[in-house]
Amino acid sequence: MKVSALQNARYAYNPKLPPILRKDIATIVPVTGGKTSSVSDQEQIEKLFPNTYGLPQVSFTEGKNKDCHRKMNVAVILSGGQAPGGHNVISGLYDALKKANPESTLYGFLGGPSGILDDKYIVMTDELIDEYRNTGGFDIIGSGRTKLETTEQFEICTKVCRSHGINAIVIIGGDDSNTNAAVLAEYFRAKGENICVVGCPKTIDGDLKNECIEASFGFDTATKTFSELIGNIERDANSARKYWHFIRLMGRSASHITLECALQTQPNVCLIGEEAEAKNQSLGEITDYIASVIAKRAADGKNFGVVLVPEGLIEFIPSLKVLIREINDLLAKTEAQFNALETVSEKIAFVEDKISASSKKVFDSLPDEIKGQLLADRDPHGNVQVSMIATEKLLIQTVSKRLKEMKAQGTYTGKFSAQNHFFGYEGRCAFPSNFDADYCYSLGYNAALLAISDLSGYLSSIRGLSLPADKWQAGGIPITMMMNLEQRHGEMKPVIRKALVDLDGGPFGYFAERRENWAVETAYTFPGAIQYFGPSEVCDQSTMTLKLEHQA
Ligand code: FBP
Repeated sequence: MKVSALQNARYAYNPKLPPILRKDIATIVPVTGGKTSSVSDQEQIEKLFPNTYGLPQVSFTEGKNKDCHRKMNVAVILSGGQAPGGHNVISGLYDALKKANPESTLYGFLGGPSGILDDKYIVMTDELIDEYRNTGGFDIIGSGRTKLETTEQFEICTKVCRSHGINAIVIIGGDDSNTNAAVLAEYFRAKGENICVVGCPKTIDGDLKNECIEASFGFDTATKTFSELIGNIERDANSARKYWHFIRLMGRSASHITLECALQTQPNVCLIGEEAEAKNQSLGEITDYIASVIAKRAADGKNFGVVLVPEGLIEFIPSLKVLIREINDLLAKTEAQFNALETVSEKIAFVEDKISASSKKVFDSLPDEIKGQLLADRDPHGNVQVSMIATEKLLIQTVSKRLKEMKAQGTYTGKFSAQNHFFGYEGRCAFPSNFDADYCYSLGYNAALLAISDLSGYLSSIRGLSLPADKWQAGGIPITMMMNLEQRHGEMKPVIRKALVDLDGGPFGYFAERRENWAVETAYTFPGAIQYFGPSEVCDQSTMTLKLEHQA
């Protein structure tokens, strides 16, 4: 197989581990803290997880580990959207298992969680792992969005695990996949099955984090990749001085990606979904805000700029949120009837007829293209797929209309010409940054130690991430500790609480203090491409989000 020069150079990169994980495995032991409780709804969650609720937090320290050489058969699954560093989680897991006992086997189940249900797998070997070290993507075994959540599925998992003698499953996924990992861990314990389930926090969206899990992997590389592109566009905008660039960025619910990219590139406008919701902003108010910045810059002779839009914005605008919820409910109830309609206009008419009068008004105000996108296929949870809704194009239309009105009133005299962009898939499979390469390898290595120690229902945790790797600590956090009850498909379900942008937190505060200046000044910063080799201050920096959240 032909490989690029960078690929070859990255194969040779030696990821940095936290100091404790650099020691001989026989000298690493778990120490446990006190009993934990869930972030809320404690009584109900304890009832739902009688065998795995209240587990202590675990950290690894030096000691004599007599279990460490036991032979393990471990399954690994990649679940959900790709995130840079997934291959390093698997290589860290593989290396630790083989170091502990060369007879141990790592099974990679193919195509996501469905791989275990279909018993489709490969056995990991040195040759295979070496081809994927420090590379982006999930292509070593593929990923998928099947949910492991029903008793029937758990029974199949049990059978498949028994047939291979598997004694641990490592699930690499986001909040939903790790919620399901906790339910599976509980199921195995309740049934007396000796199978340990360990999770690893993955998602470029950055919304699987809390006081114990400082970051999900992939966020670092994805935001650096997008920031490089945004910086390039800013330079283009400042060179040609004729376009407003509207850039939508991935991040299904939370706006962490957009906020981090704004911190890296200092654009003229950056919208944060959580703020729009907190201020109960309408689409009209958001449009007015963008138009006012455009008018201010035009008055200064600057008919160009950059606007960042989080893809989840549409679901944070209260009136649109209600509309989307009504459409989700309607489509869930009338699936067959709706799917039998052939044209988009028939579908639009069908929906218009059945939603509330206030939502119909909002729906009618949207361009047909957006209406059609709002009716596109739902995800496995029945939610709209925000990555398919061109919010940046919607904003270009509403802003353009507003500017025409302002021109007629004499409050705007500039020229408005816009370009639209969507950055998402471009960042999900990039070569992991040194940070993600190190973090992911550590998460996988650490997951092996949790599995060897039979610590089921835990998420692999590496802490101290805003500091250099030689200050990192390793351990495990009980997944039930991160849970609360939320409404899903009309029922209250235990789920890991999603981390939204904290409007009182360091990253948002830093941005809010400076955004007025960034709006009128041209204060762009150009992070450039991710550097893998060179001075540490260029190559080994974590995100600004991590620094502002963890360094006072
Ligand atoms: P995960 O939550 O599974 O990590 O995926 C996140 C994400 O990248 C979102 O940012 C985006 O909206 C979505 O996946 C796109 O999904 P798909 O890959 O199915 O198009």
